[in-house]
Amino acid sequence: MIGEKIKSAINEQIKYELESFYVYLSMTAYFHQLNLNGMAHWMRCQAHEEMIHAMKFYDHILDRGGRVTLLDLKQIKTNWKAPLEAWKDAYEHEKFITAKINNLVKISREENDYTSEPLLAWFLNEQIEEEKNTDKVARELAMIGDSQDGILMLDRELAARIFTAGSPLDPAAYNVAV
Ligand code: OFO
Repeated sequence: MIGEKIKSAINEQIKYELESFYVYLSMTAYFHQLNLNGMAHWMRCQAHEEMIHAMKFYDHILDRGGRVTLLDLKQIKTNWKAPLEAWKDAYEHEKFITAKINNLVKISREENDYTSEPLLAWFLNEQIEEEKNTDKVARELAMIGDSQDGILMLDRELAARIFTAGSPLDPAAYNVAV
């Protein structure tokens, strides 16, 4: 049975993961509007991945006999000055999520909740990837500057992201590398 304190912290993390879904979906819409369809594709894959993150936490509470309670999501940003600003925001958002995961690790240790450790270790590793990927694109865009050719080349590169996981509501989807 999951302890009350770690359960409510993980429950809150579900909200952050769903907000991440919402952030990336909002960026998807922004890039579609700019006709940067490779970036839109990348963001849409990322939104899908965030929904899977939310469901991993959801199932963890459920599997340990807890009750999930969904919390309000905040209004997120819907427009950016330029692609670079959106990617910088994505990187900042991932750093925010990393801090939240670190806090979950802290609480689980304080509560001697060793059962959460494998799941939280997975998320710690995942955050290394998430920060690295968003920071890489932000840095590349900063180097490209106002070059339309450079932005289009990067857009084509990002169109190649392959995401094969099934429905985030299907636990079998979690077994696919994302
Ligand atoms: Fe972007 O990793 Fe979950 O939130």
